Amino acid sequence: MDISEQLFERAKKVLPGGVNSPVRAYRAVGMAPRFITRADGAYICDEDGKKYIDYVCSWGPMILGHNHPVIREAVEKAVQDGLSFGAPTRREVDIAELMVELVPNIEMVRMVNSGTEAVMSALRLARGATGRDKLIKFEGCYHGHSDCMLVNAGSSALAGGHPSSAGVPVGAAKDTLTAQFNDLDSVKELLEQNPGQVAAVIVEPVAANMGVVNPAPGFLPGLRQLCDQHGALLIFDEVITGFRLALGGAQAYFGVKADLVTFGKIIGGGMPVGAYCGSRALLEQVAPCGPVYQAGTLSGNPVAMAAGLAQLTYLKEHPEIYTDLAAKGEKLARGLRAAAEEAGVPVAINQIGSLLAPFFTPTEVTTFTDAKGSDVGRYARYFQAMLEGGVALAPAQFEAMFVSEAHGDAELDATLAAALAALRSL
Ligand code: HOZ
Repeated sequence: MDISEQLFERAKKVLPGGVNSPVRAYRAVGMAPRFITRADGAYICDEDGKKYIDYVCSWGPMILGHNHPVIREAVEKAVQDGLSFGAPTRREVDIAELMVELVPNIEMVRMVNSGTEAVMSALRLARGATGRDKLIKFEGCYHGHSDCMLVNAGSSALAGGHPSSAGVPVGAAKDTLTAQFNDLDSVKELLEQNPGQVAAVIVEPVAANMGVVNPAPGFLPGLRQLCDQHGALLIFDEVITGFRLALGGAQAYFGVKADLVTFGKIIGGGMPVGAYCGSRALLEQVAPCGPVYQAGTLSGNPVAMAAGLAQLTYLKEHPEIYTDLAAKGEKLARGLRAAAEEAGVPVAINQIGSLLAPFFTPTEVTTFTDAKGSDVGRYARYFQAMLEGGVALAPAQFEAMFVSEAHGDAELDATLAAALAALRSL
């Protein structure tokens, strides 16, 4: 047993499944997880002294690469002044002003501690503001683990075979209606069947928890139109796409306005942060201005705010990063398609900007049904071979591959060489 395997044995005795978040247990890829000691730039290192090119990037936020000096220094400086005050600080005003400047259609921000919390709170706000109870989400989209969102969920809920969780009271889930991603008719039907009752339609503008599935042309504008017609709010869950697809996120990338936007770890530079944002009229419904209650001691934590402010400021000052990231994403997608062809393995590669996903299927993947058609056993073998070749991918088919600014040509070329070998070995 190597050191990671030994640690996993110890972990399983004191942590459920040996982990603090299910997908990390590597069950979907049939092996013991790597225990990580440190990460720098495009690389992570494990307890056994092995180094991997990392495409998990802490599930997205390390857009500049791991341990970026600008963020590390901001954190080190902030730590000198104390870890938590449970009180307002200058930094949270600075970062909120910056977000309002960079993200279209938002006038106010409420900081929380995770994407789950951001979504949970945005949904409460949508319900409070509209006086309606029902919500529409999409099958295979993942919005964190709050009760009403654990219905037909993607990501590790799907990989683990529990798209709808035990422990969610019927009452908490009964108002969550499920539509099909990239199928406007399914949304229209639900809105028409529930007139005046739907508070919000929540969507990942790029579905990135069923692998990666791009919105079909017209899908997001169509959602906007349907929401307007039916008086429902449109919520973009930008935990994955925010500050990644573009500085202004998916709203800027696709030119579609959302009423509420949720962000996660990327606005904390990897520290535990989330936020929900929208118009003044909506956000002033939140306590202490309005009747929608939501609170938290660690919300706007000074160290997390320092990290987030440093990351967002850096991104604002280096907007060329986005063109560069997209070029890297395209290079990987092209190279992976060529490798798959050379190896004679049918793979559909979905890519948008710096987000990618390989699906082991001969058909295109444009819907959740297509994504589920991928051969997950083959993905597991591909994952293992890639790890062996020094590349760490997401340990489940229904996740995204994240490219960072620290992934240079050397890393991309090494990844493609490892992919060709891995695909040939399948
Ligand atoms: N479901 C999360 C990714 N989409 C898991 C994150 C984690 O385990 O850190």
